[in-house]
Amino acid sequence: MHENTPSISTSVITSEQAGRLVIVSNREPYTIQTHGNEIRIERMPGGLVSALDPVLRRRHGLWICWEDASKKSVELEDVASDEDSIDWDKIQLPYQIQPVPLTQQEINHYYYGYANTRLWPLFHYFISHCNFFDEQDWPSYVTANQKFADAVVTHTTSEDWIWIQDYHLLLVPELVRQQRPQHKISLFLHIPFPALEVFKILPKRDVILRGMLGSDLIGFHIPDYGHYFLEAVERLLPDTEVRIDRQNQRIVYQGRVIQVGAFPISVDAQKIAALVSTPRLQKQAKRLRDNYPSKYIGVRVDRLDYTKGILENLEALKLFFQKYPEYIQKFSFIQIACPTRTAVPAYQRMREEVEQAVGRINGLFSRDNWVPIHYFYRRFSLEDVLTYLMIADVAMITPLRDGMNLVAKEYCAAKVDLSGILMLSEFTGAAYELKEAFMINPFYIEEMADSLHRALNLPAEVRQQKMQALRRTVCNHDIHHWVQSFVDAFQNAVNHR
Ligand code: ADQ
Repeated sequence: MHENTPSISTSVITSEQAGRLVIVSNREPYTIQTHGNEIRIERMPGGLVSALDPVLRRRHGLWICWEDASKKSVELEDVASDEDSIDWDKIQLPYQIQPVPLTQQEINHYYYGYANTRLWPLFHYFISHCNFFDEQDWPSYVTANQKFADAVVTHTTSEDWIWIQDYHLLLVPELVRQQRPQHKISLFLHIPFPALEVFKILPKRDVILRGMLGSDLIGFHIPDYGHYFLEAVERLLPDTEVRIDRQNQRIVYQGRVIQVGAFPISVDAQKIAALVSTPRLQKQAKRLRDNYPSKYIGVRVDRLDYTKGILENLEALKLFFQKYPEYIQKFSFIQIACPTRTAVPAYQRMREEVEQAVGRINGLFSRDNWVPIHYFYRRFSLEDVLTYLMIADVAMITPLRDGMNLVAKEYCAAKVDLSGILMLSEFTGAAYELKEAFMINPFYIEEMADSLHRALNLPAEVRQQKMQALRRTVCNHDIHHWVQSFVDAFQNAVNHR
């Protein structure tokens, strides 16, 4: 381990209660790719799968997730194979995965429709991006949630611990509870829960709340989201139905007690620290740094989503070069953007706008062999993402709204040498914990430009102190701590019901 790596939480699940852990999520933990007769199993990237993987292996768990029929047929077509030629029995997964088959129609209306053009924008305060007009979206959301709930009922027993993930499946807790009143059910929301004035815009808001209240435990990233949820339940459901105990963050509903709690998700800090310390990544980072002639490098890594504030950040960079022209040829910014939800028109427009903005800035400020913005629109491996984070003097993580934001934590985890400054939007869940970051209001473009200037001029000693404190937080509260604290709270909630 690198000498600057603070003590890292090595907690394990100690609660050896009976029953399997059952994860229910929209996305699958593994993808099965077929190349001719060869079958390749790949673990999906991201902290959630890598954190839950060992727990599910040990407890012989089960993961219930969607089966995107369209995707499978595309893959099979791509390799000019057909399903009959694959020996599915040969596929060995580390634990049981139960796919829930969804039709293309359901995917269009449940996933791209209700989940991603209604719940996602509204919960991120993007009211103008909400499409409230497609009448098929809501019935498809209910049907898809019912399919997931039926899969839970079919494939689990009342001994099992059901942990439902995210905004795609908000009705599943209640739909399972109706069929299995004694089941142990929890829900974690990965996106913000909005303030009452915004949440109450949602048609069917009461159905969504009752859906969530089917749980024994409801987890959010930060306490604010939990408070907003309690307030929504208190104000939008009849007081004959619910009783709120704010002090203990509990709701009494239909004779059951529902616990609400904050569980800030994190990254596998130990794994990241180990990776960036390998000679291979050190060499790769040095080679990469040599490609950029600038004295300073800035970076950000996002899914290309309108919530992430990429356009506002580009505006701030333009203003930065206008106000501080001495940084022309001295500071380069690397924007890594991952394609996402490309079937949704708002995402297609956003891609065009970002590419035009990058073109405009580069047209204005480029010199000979130097460009201010380096823009990549593709998925990178974790190692490659880390290499970019390693070489960056500053990370600008400035979403307009973000449930948590894992890139901010990945940046701190990767900075084992304590170099680097984190500029962080105050509208991220991460801002709740990463208090030593340079806090940014991403709607205030001029302040962002000035803050970047200040960040680049920060004395090395202050920079290191800040990064040390940030790393301590990320390493002590890593992804394993997140799983452990959620599972412990789940057990407590069930014990007290
Ligand atoms: P996301 O909105 O996807 O997650 P984030 O938390 O930043 O946002 O996670 C993105 C992940 O994808 C990071 O691990 C990042 O490194 C990776 N990534 C981004 N662009 C990439 C690229 N081009 N190539 C490869 N990897 C890339 C949702 C919520 C967040 C919440 C998480 C977890 O919106 O608020 O933090 O879930 O709960």
